[in-house]
Amino acid sequence: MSKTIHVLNGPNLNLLGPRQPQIYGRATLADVEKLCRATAERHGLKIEFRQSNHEGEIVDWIQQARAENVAGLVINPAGYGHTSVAILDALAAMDAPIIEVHISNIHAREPFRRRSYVSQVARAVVCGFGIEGYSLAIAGLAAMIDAKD
Ligand code: CA2
Repeated sequence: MSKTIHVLNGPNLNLLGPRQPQIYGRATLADVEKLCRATAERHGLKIEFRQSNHEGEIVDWIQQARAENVAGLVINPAGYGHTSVAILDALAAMDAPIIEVHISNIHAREPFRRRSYVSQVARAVVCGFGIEGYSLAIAGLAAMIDAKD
């Protein structure tokens, strides 16, 4: 039976596309989803892809992923990565590997973006590769899942 991963996206990522292309590129969230689905399929993984602008909803989705025993989680927490202890706590309760993704290089931007709570519980962090980072994250996650079998 194929394993399932969840890909969660935080606030404002629904705005990807025409705005701020110099930082985030021109791809839309629908393009990101297509890329994630294609990568997951290549690695024989099922995927649930979601985006929310609401912290509590993201916490609920992380708890749901845990309850469903997903094989792994990819998360771009967006702005909440820099602020949310609630998301950190929800992630910390998970056993499955967590990969953090940022489209931009958060270390080359404003100082407040350099700290990510999520990084404390992530098995790996991908940032600065544009939306390709999602594909790299899923490929790396697939290798971790295979290594566990
Ligand atoms: O680089 C990333 O992926 C970020 O997670 C994106 C977040 C930002 O707060 C993080 O520091 C880094 C912002 C997502 C919202 O992106 C927009 C895209 C287009 C227009 C407006 C916002």
